[in-house]
Parts: sequence; structure tokens; C-alpha cells
Amino acid sequence: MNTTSRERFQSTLARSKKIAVLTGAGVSAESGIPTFRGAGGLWRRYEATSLASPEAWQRDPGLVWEFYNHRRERALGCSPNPAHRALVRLEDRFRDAGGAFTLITQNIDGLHERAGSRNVVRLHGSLWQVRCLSCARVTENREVPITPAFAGSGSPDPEAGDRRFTAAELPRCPCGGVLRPHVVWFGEPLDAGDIAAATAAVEGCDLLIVVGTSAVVYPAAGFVPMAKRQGARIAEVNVEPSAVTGLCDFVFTGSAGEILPSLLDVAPARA
Ligand code: BJW
Ligand code: ZN
Repeated sequence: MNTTSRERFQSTLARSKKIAVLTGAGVSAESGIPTFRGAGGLWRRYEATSLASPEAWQRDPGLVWEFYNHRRERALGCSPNPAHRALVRLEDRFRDAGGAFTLITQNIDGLHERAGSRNVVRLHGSLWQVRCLSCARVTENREVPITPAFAGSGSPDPEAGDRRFTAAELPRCPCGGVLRPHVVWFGEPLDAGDIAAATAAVEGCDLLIVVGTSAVVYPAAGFVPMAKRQGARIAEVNVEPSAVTGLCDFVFTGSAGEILPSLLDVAPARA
């Protein structure tokens, strides 16, 4: 009897002792959170990726805060979807069986944590943390709007005009410094501890599962060839080919929320 790719993947999954998962914006798409590239990657008249940059912040911090204020407002109304929950069940089963499981995410929306994932490495920061540009303090912040001045702002409507915020209207730390989103923009270094945790998870993993990422942004995308070099099996779940599809041993084409729940429903082999 011929074994399908799905059966071979599930047998690899059951035998794996150390699993790493790399997720991107696609895993949250079915929760209603737009991805960065392709459909949904526009906010007002701007490419989302162009606003996630130190240059955009230098040019107009109020506009960048409008963009993040809008994303916080939107994320508040979104819930984890079946893909997030399938990854929680996978983690629970493998940890109970004595295996290691690390979820490395490029997402800042916090939906993996809300679903119940425990061992999460957030490579690109958090939508729900702010950092002071004067005293460098990082704090949790769930205010929506981020300050009263931003109430009603952040409309993604391309017809909506850009409102200029004054320096006095920007979110402020108790020390008086300006607050920025605690996220990683292009050209900024990732947290060294996060890189170390993700590298340790990928080095020596038996299986890397890559979900909903275009895999064009480094260093995150580099974890896929890293896993390949050290002999791990690699599986991808995406609605279309990504930059790393060619490295994958298993490719499952379709939406993460539809594919992951039954694909990952596998009992690990006991040690
Ligand atoms: C579905 C689906 C469904 C849809 N189901 N699938 C090496 C080579 C080349 C360049 C570089 C390099 N090393 C560094 C660079 C530069 C740069 C980079 O990578 N540039 C490339 C674009 C070329 N990297 C950096 O600048 C990084 N910093 C750095 O390297 O610092 C070095 C340094 C050291 C010392 C001092 C100073 C500097 C930082 C990168 C930060 C990226 N930040 C962002 C914003 C985060 C905050 C925020 O969210 O606002 O991260 S950009 C954006 O892209 C965001 C995302 O996390 C990231 C990745 O996007 P993702 O998740 O893949 O989303 P999409 O939209 O691209 O893809 C969605 C996918 O889902 C698609 O494939 C769909 O098909 C799929 N999909 N629905 C399953 N239902
Ligand atoms: Zn401060």
C-alpha cells in the first residue's frame, strides 16, 4: 500500500523528540489579522512593511503610532483560531511525553500565548509592550487607544487623510520620554536572548514545522536552512509556496486553520 505524504509526515511527527515550529502572519490570517505581504498588506496608502521601519518613525512617529494603534484595536477583537489551538495541543502532548517543543513566532499579536502556547519565542516583539526612548524601560500596555489623542485615528481607509500628531500628543513614559512600540523594525537587531533560544531549539530538532510565513525576512527565515543543515525534517503549511518551500520534505498547501488540526493530531511515541 502506498503511504501518502501526510502519513509519512505523521509517522515522522510521532517519532520526533524535539520539535520546533516557526510561524508567521499566515497563522493569524484566519483570526482576521492582515498579513504583511500580498493581499491585506496595505494600510491606508502605505505598504505595512514600509511603516515597520526606523525611517518611517523618524519621518512621522504619529503616523507609525496610528498604524500600531489601529492594529492593537483590531487585534483586541480577534481570537485564536484552530491553527493556534492545534499547536497548543501538539505542545501539550509532546511535553507530556517528555519531548521538547518550541514555538518560534514572528508575530506580535500575542494570539499563540492567548491560545495557551507555553514555550514561545517572540522574535519580533509584542504589540502589547511599549519602550521608552529615554529610559529604555519596557512595559506592558493594553490601552486602546494608546492615548486619548489617538481615539478614532488609525483608519485604514485609503481616503482617510494623514493627521499630523505633535510631539506633545505622542504616548509618553512617566519619565517624560516618548514611547514607541516594543517591536523589531527592519535594520534593528533582534533580542540576543530570543535569537539564542530560537537557535537552541532549531539546532538538534528532529522536525521543524513552518506555518504561514513568506520566509523572506531574516534572521527568522534563516532558521529553515539551519534546521536542514543539521539533518532535521522540515514541513511547511501555507496557502502558497514560500521562499523555503524547496527545502521542505513535506509541503501541505492550504490554510493553516483547516490543515493543522487533523494533520497534527498524532500521539507521540513514548520514550
Ligand atoms: C497563510 C494563510 C493561511 C496567508 N494559512 N498560510 C540576510 C539577507 C537579506 C536581508 C537581511 C539579512 N539579514 C538581515 C537582513 C535585513 C532584514 C531583512 O530580512 N530583509 C529582507 C526583507 C530582505 N532584516 C532585518 O532588518 C532584521 N534585523 C536584522 O537583521 O538586524 C541585524 C542587525 C544586527 C546588529 C545591529 C543592527 C542590525 C529585522 C527584521 C524585522 C522584521 N520586522 C517586521 C515588523 C515587526 C513588527 C510588526 O509586526 O509591525 O516583522 S516586518 C514583517 O515581516 C513582520 C513579520 O514578522 C515579518 C515576516 O512576515 P511574515 O510573517 O512572513 O508575513 P508575510 O505577510 O510576508 O507572509 C504571510 C504568509 O502567510 C504568506 O506566505 C501567505 O501565503 C501565508 N498565508 N494566509 C497559511 N490562512
Ligand atoms: Zn522613560
